[in-house]
Parts: sequence; structure tokens; C-alpha cells
Amino acid sequence: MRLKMKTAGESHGKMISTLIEGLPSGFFVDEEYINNMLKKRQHGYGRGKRMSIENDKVDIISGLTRDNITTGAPVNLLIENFDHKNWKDKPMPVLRAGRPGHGDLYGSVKYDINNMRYVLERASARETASRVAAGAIFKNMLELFGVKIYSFTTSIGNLEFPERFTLSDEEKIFLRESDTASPCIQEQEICRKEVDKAIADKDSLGGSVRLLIEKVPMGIGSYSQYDTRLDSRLSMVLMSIQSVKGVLIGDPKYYQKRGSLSHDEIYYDNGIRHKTNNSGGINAGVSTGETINCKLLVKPVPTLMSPLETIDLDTMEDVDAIKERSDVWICPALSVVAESMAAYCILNEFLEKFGGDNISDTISSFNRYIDRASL
Ligand code: EPS
Repeated sequence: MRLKMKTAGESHGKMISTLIEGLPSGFFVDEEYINNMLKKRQHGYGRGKRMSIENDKVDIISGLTRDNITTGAPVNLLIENFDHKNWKDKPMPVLRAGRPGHGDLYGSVKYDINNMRYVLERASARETASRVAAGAIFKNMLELFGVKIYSFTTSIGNLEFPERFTLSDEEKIFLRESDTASPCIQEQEICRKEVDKAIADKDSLGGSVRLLIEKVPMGIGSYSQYDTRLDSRLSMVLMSIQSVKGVLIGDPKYYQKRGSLSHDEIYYDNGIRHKTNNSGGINAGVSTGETINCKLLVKPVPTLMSPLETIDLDTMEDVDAIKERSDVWICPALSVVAESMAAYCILNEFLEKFGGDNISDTISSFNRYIDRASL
């Protein structure tokens, strides 16, 4: 059975929720770990004032024993929107002019929703809290197979940091606490300064983040059909994250080099290895056993304090887009969401390949595969 995750809820509704189907039984769900991931997603540098209102905590209402062990039944996760109480008794403000770069206009035309507020309520990246709550469970489960996932900022605005395709232990430790999702203090300082400048200029920023997925064994995914390729499945879930405009797997210079200088030579040393990893750990839709790495390109936040021009749909006349509370830069939050979505994709592949209704069956099958393939 494939794992399925669906989210529901609006940014200022009572709660947001996640429904997960297909988790094997026998797995301990660590609420503290989920809450830590939720906290990390909330408190990046460049976040707006909304984040001082919220205090995201998960409430798990189904699919677990009293000791927090999965039973194989659907798991339902809830997160309260604290801002709901500030909105619920006021009339819904009316929005008829879509912000350039936002989904307001397009959703309102598509669904014939007169008040664009209802569009942005669901299009909002508030929804990513639901994904992260589930992603924490997926990440934890993958650790049973030795898989670890990291994500960090690789650029802010037009400032690109030197490419890293691995992280040292020291960088991993720094990254854990960094409010800019940076692997070192120098890059963190640069990010903070850029955000401060954007705030002073009443502007917003985009950037990029790199994702590393370590210890996925060779043979995950398949070339046999377009929609079973690991790269197509991974890029689909990563592209689905609000503000992501591109996903690039492997070294961004891979396509510029000649074949003789780009493809990863194969050798044997206590297992099948590659001398380089330019392909980013996936070839022909199948994992190579090297670290999977990809880069996500993130557009600047669309809500601006110095607004761009748009039109009012009632009059079709030019107006300035709305100015309102917003985030200025979201790469640190997005890095947590990217880890969650990557965990969703990779765990799904593991459960499909190794099967099992109980997690110990899945682990036995995984171990048999590793032995059979001499990995
Ligand atoms: C968002 C706008 C801001 C963000 C929000 C996403 O919310 P508000 O309009 O209430 O100030 O803070 O992000 C979250 C609430 C969150 O939890 O990430 C948007 O328009 O996408």
C-alpha cells in the first residue's frame, strides 16, 4: 500500500489538519520531535508577526495506541490556529485585487469566489505546518533504515553561497540551531543582513535551499514507467511547496560539462560506489546509493509593504496591491518543509518496495534486500 497524506484547513480557521493513510503498525510516534520540527518551521529569520501569535503543537487524534504506537489505522493530526480567535468575530475583510505573484486572483477566477480572502486562506503557506507535522513522523521512521535528511540555504536574493554537496558534522550541528538554515556563521550573518536590508527597503526576498538525503540504498524508484521514476516523484512533491519555482537534481553544472567529465565512475570497495556524485544520487529514475541532493529555487514573498500594481476586479481599474503583515523571506521555514516532503516521498518508496503491515516486517524485508544486493 502506498502512503497517502492529505491536508485540510485555512490559515485563520479553527485548525489545520493532516490525514495519513498507510503507515505500518508498531511504530512509536514521538510528539516531542514533531513539536520541535513545528517550532523550527515557525521561527526562521525573516518571518512576520503572525509567528509571534502562533505556537504550533500537534494533537494526534487517531491511529495510535495509548502508548503512541501506530496501529495501521489512519493517523489524523491537528494543529490549532491561535490567530483564529482574533478573526472569528470580525466580518471577513473583502479583497478584490490580487497581489502580483500570489494565488489570490487566479483562485478567485477559477472557483468564482468573489472575496479573494477565501482563496488566500487556503493558498497560504500556513498549510505547510500540516505537512511538517506528518513529515516529522516520516523522517523518524526513515531513521530506522539509516536515512537522514538535511536542508540548508544556498542563496538569498542574488547572493549565492559556494555549492556544498555534503555537510560536515560541525556544519550539521550549526544548521540545527541556525535561524537562517545556514551551515556556518558567515552565511548566517549575510542572510540576516540581507533580510534586514529588505525590511528597511519595504521589500521581500527569494533564494534557494539545498536538500541532502543520505543513505538511500541503490535501487529505490524505477525506470519502468514515467510516474515511478524517483526523480519525477521527488520533484513533484518538492515543486508542490508554496513559492518553489524550480527543482534541480544533482550538480547544477552537470549539464554544462562533457560526458567524460560529468558521469560518475563506478568502483567496488566493500560495496558498489561512485567516484563522484554529479548526478545527485539518481540515475534513470533509480537511486544510485550516493547521497541524493537537489536544489529548490524559491521566489520572493509576494506580499510587499511597497506594493506593486494590480487591478480591482469590480472596476478593472489599476490599484495598488494590499499591504499587510507578511513574511519577508521564507527559506528557513521552507527548508523544514522540504525535508518533510522529501521524507514523504522516500518513505513511500521504501514502503512500496519493502512492504509489510508492521514496521518490523518492513525492516526484515529491507535487510534481506541489502544482503541480496550486497550493498
Ligand atoms: C502567509 C502569510 C502570513 C504568514 C503565513 C503565510 O500569515 P498572515 O497573513 O496571517 O500574517 O505568516 O504563514 C503562516 C501562517 C505559517 O504558519 O507559515 C501567506 O500568505 O502565505
